[in-house]
Amino acid sequence: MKKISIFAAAALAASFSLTSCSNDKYHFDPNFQTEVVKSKYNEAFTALFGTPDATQNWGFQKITPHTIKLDATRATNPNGNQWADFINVPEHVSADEAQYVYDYFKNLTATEGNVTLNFSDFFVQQVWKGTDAYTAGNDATVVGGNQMDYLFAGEDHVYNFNNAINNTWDGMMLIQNGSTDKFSYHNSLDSKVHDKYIAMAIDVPGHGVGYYVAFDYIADGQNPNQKCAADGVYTDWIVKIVPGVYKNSHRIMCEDLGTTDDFDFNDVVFDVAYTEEWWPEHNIYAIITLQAAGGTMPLYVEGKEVHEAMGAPVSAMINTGAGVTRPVVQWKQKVASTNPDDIEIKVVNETSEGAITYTLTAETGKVPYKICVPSSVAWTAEKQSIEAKYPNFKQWVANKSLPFWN
Ligand SMILES: [Ca+2]
Ligand SMILES: [Ca+2]
Ligand SMILES: [Ca+2]
Repeated sequence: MKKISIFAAAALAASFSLTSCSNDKYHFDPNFQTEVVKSKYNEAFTALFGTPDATQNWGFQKITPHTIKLDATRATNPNGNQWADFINVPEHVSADEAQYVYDYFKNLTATEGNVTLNFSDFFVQQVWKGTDAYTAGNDATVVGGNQMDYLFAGEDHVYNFNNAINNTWDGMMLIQNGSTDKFSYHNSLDSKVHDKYIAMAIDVPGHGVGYYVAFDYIADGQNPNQKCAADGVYTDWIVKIVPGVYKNSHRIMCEDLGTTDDFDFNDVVFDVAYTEEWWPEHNIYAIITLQAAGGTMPLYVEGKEVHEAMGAPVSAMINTGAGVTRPVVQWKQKVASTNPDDIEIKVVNETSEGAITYTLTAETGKVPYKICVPSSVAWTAEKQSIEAKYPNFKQWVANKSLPFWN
């Protein structure tokens, strides 16, 4: 406390001398300004929640990675009987969800709201096999869905999806080390691969927001019987894409120190899981999933500006109820440690004295700028104090063996 007061006094003295000096005499010291910002925050935090337990490590610790022994040439993991050992297996797509999503795409104006999906590890689930008929160049009737024989996510063949359907493992497949930057299908009529699809985030009543990829059928082979014009209706095949949540996932919730009036701990929220892979070489990976960005300062997780990564301007709050809504963004990277504390988080803060950059830390026994919780713990709404959502937060600050989320 004494140290904090000294910093606060120094901050006052600095701003006083600034007003009485000409600018050319004033030397902007980013390190000093960083201490000013942190000390103001520390003081406000301690005033609200008390002095932290000296052994409080804010939930950060080493996480045991999940071992993956996959063939390097494929991303599909067809061992459905093992998925539940390491990853949350999504619920089956129910008939009412499938019908709602079908109706949604059926009535869609094709130019509306395409979303970009950025997932590395995800499930693909069957939603709808279309029965729409097309007339080929030789006047034959072709049912598009019957000709759509393979599904691709990025460059990877998603096994067991044929004839616009999947009947194995509850109609789903797991992709690890994959990509969602493009989806396509192979058409057995013209023997070509087509990527005529639209991806949408749809809020399905009773099920919440899901990500769906819908295809329009097209055939453009050489012969008349291999030609069908697309009709612009994306109902010939629909699948659902569910980002993978590993069982060792933890959630990191952060304060950017921009203001000290809310302590909503949602200025960035991301999940981290770890895998240990042995093929083609031994590496440890972090799978990072950006969930929300409830701050308006440039904020970098492992060098990626989070607003930009989620497809919004820095001025926009994302997925905290106050600004815009975006799909989660997931990537995988090599790491040396499996403690989420080592995932680097940097903030650029434009103070009235000038821009400063600092790292968000959570030192044991000190006021935290980030906390680590189970990935099932929901983040706050914008400007909602973490104590308003979790009344036991203060109790956890004083005693790490009393988690606020229980
Ligand atoms: Ca169609
Ligand atoms: Ca905040
Ligand atoms: Ca916030």
